[in-house]
Amino acid sequence: MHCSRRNFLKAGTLAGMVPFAPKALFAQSGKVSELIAQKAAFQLTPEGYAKTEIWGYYGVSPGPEIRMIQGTEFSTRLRNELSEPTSVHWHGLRIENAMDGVSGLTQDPVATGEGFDYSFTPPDAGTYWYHAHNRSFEQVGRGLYGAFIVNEQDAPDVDRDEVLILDDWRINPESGQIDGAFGAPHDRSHSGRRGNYVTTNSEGNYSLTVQKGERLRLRLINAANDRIFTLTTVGFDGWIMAYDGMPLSEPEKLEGNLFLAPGQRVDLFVDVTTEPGENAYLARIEDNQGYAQATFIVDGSGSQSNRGAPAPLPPNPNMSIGKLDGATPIELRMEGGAMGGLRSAVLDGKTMDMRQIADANQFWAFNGVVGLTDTPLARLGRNETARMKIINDTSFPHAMHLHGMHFREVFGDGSLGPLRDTLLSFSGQTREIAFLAHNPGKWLFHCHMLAHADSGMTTWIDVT
Ligand SMILES: [Cu+2]
Repeated sequence: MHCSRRNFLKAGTLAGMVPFAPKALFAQSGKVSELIAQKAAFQLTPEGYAKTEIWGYYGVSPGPEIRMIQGTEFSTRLRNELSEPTSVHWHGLRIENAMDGVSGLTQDPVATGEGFDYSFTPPDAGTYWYHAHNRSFEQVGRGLYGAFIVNEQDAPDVDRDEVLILDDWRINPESGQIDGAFGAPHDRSHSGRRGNYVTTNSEGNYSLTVQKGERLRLRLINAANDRIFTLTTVGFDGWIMAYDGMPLSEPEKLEGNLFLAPGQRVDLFVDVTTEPGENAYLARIEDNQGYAQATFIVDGSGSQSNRGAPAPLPPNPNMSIGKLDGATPIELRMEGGAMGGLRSAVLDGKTMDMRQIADANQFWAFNGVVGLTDTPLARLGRNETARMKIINDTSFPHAMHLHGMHFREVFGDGSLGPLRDTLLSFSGQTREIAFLAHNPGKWLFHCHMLAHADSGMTTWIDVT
């Protein structure tokens, strides 16, 4: 059969591929001597097609899964073998500011051939991830990320624990290589850089073999630059156990669709209800069509007993956001982008009109200011509670990520949402979040749509 180079872009149409499973090189160990960022030829498209040059930790993407036990120390030395500076951010981990890995705010970028020592003790169990945080829109887009899993000290009652990292890649169908036009103005000013090759753990047709009756823990991580995944499950009874690493006090029955914005994670417990010989799916919904994001081939039966709803995961320490009465108010207005109506904003300390701003390949503003400056969005005292109104005055959704601390949404009736580190905000919405400023330092607050983060949607919060 003649295979055109384009065939692999039709996800789910090729059979007989050899699955690539990312290796958990460091399972259960807190010490990783080195984490090497390097270019490599990698089998991203299916076997039989040419390899793709990616940038990855140890030359693979996702990078090695780091898995450790809550309360143990982690340390590693980043070694930069890329041809440009880099750094590593440990997304969602509430660790000390000096270890947060944000080039230009918490550390200098690490030059080619140089290294940087990271060490910290993650306080929380849950599903986190690590990724490059210098020119993230390109470095993450080329593959520099991996899962960072912190196991509970008492393992929950599941038969399997699987990490599913969702991504999309923009592949040139003729060359099989990553489209190099990172930073394209049209992507930046609209919904970001969308890929044409959607993957789970870097496979276009990811599958696992399971048994009927098994209870799986699925740890979903959205590592895509800009794509919001709309997900559902088929052939499972499921519960949402945790968002962004943090356990829910009561598991939520999984019904309908689930949004997963860039940077967000969700932990599901799912019981396989599909009969042997058939498939269950994690499906993504696009334009009212379902696509297999991961296929679960049901081969035989495991436990037949119906376990019922799972007990909640054990709470993490310090999940309180303090008192809302007297909380420090902060307002963040997101502005700009295509069809946004923004006429002028401050860039590099000067008020400019939108044309001048676009000439600098910038498109977005927070409270009239484009990009990171020396002035934080807010200065907070340690253990002060802040309450932030986030107004989406743009024509696009955004995924606001706070470093170093988790927040809860404050609803209109005063009730609180789950603890999260990334808020998905849709066009026209006004939402409120509140958090306890328990962690001193300079914390980035930015849209995790990486095209937006690099074109204006980045600020920071100073906790002293
Ligand atoms: Cu955005």
